[in-house]
Amino acid sequence: MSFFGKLKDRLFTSSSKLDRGLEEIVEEGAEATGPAETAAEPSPEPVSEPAPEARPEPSAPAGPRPATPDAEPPVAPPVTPGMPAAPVTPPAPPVREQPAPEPVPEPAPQKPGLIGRLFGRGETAAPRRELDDAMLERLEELLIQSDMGVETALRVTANIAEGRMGRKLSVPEIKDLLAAEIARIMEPVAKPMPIYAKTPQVVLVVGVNGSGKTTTIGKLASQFREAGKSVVIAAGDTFRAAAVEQLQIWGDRAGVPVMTAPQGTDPASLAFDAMTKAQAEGADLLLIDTAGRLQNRQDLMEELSKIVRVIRKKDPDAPHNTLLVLDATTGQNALSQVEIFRNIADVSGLVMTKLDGTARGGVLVALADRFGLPIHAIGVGEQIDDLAPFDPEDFARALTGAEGELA
Ligand SMILES: Nc1nc2c(ncn2[C@@H]2O[C@H](COP(=O)(O)OP(=O)(O)OP(=O)(O)O)[C@@H](O)[C@H]2O)c(=O)[nH]1
Ligand SMILES: [Mg+2]
Repeated sequence: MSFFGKLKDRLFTSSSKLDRGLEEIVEEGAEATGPAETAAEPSPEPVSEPAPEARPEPSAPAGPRPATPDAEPPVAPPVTPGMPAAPVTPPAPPVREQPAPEPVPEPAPQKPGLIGRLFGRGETAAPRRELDDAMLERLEELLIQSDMGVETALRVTANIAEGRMGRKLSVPEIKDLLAAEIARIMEPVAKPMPIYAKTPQVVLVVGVNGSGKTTTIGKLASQFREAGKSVVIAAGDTFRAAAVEQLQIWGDRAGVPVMTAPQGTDPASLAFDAMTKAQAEGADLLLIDTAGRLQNRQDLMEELSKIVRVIRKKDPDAPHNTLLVLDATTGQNALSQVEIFRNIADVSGLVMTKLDGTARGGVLVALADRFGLPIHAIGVGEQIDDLAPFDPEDFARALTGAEGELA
């Protein structure tokens, strides 16, 4: 499978949530077009009721999910993430399930409509909704719920609206527009980690507890190895004994030596030794893991700055990269982690992990929009090859489920 195909699968949770939301939004206000939709007319009314809630405060952030509770009920039954049993027509709501009554083999009067429906549906009569303020508001809400953040969601919808108010849009068209906007925001930050001629290049990896630092180091080490680089890893998280073992396992998988020290050793002295070894061996890269969990921020700051101070004795330009690893499942929290770590360390680039299986993938768009820090790679699984370079178009398509050309 091409990597893009894989990315699409991995980002399924985010894209399917967006997908469902978009379908709802369009259906709510869909125009009656063609014979089939005439029959479905009654349903838009009960469903399109909820809007008033959202109207009074158009620009207010109003929390992540204002109008949805109202919009949800009518659609709730089919939402069942599981699969088979549900469609066995629940009793009351299926006003929309027009196809069901049809099979009754009544011949004459129904026939034209039925045939028109059978042949006309699907290709030609994709529901469309006229782009107006109410629809834009619903789009904003949907994007905010995908963790894109209020500011970014507003910007994206405003750009989509420009020159398109009053136009009738289908779900696939909206996805393409969204993907194009997202790709545009992400383009400037999509930069692989730079590789410098001077060696060893020191890469300090920081991030909160559990964000995926150690795993990312393992994946990076493996990829650099495969690219022909010689790599040394320093197990700078001496806070937890298990952390060293974990890194050793990754080092073995990647075929890369791991410098360790007993639990409780000063990570700075380990970093210094690792730097000495990397220089002596002529290694291309030294990847330094760090602890994410310390008693408090002050401790963390001191520990990181001591590591930096010590390796600078060996090379005044080190570390050449400081990668901040962020966990996508923390959603908006990732934004405050960037703020904090930018104050503690000289963050030069980001890696976003756990984009697989979260519906919060939109946070990466918010990060790009807010900070403009380079995004070097994304983690889409726990295996050694589940670290992908960040490609803005692929990401935008995978996040939105867009399949057409991006404008
Ligand atoms: N699904 C998924 N899981 C990931 C990904 N990256 C890391 N993980 C998992 O997240 C958990 C934490 O990863 P670690 O690499 O140990 O995180 P850490 O930042 O080193 O954590 P501390 O050492 O405790 O600070 C592990 O179970 C990893 O397998 C990813 O991209 N996708
Ligand atoms: Mg770790």
